[in-house]
Amino acid sequence: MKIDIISCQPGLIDGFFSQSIVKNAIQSNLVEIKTHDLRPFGNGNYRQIDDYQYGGGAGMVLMIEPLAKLIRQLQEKTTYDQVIYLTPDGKTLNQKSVNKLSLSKNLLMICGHYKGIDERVRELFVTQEISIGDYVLSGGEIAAAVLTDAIVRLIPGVINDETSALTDSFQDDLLAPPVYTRPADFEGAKVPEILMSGNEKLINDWRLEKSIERTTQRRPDLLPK
Ligand code: 6GU
Repeated sequence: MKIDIISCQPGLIDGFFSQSIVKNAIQSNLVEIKTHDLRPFGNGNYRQIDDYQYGGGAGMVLMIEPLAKLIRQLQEKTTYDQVIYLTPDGKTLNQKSVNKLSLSKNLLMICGHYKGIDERVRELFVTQEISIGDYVLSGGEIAAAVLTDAIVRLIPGVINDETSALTDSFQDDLLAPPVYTRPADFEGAKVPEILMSGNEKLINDWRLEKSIERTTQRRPDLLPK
């Protein structure tokens, strides 16, 4: 998979991907992630990439020309499954949409800034608009990093234990059950006996029961109607 990310602060994203599971995936050639600085595509000697909005109002807007120039240059080399704009007014991200995106070959992500980007960029180039939750971040970079992390960890081979991603919270519309490791007794706080029974059937039943219990208590909205 290849992920190209357009940003006016590419350092933010590069820093994130120089650590973590994503870094291992890049080093194993399971994913190629390239950030593209918008600034060199700006207008004039000052490489202007943002301007005041028509109609007045506070906040700068990313201009269409630099974005169009960079997007078109990238599209000459690569056919993208989706051109994603990270924006708080996009569709809220969930595991289902992450699963779907993880099957893509090439993705282009656009990080906005300030008041956002010229609406015509969305009309002309963007195929999907994604928000990572109902709160406002100062830029799309952290959202792009969140989205990329969620996608990359689903690529086969990225997580060592192949079944691990499948048992995540949300993967079957249930929260994950509690997990324990040694010691079996910490100052009187004990690990449930059943987990040490060696009986796989009983353990799986217990985990499912706990998953349902936890989902019912914390996220009843996830349960099937
Ligand atoms: Cl994708 N961008 C920004 N700027 N803020 C957000 C967001 C995205 N998702 C939630 N808040």
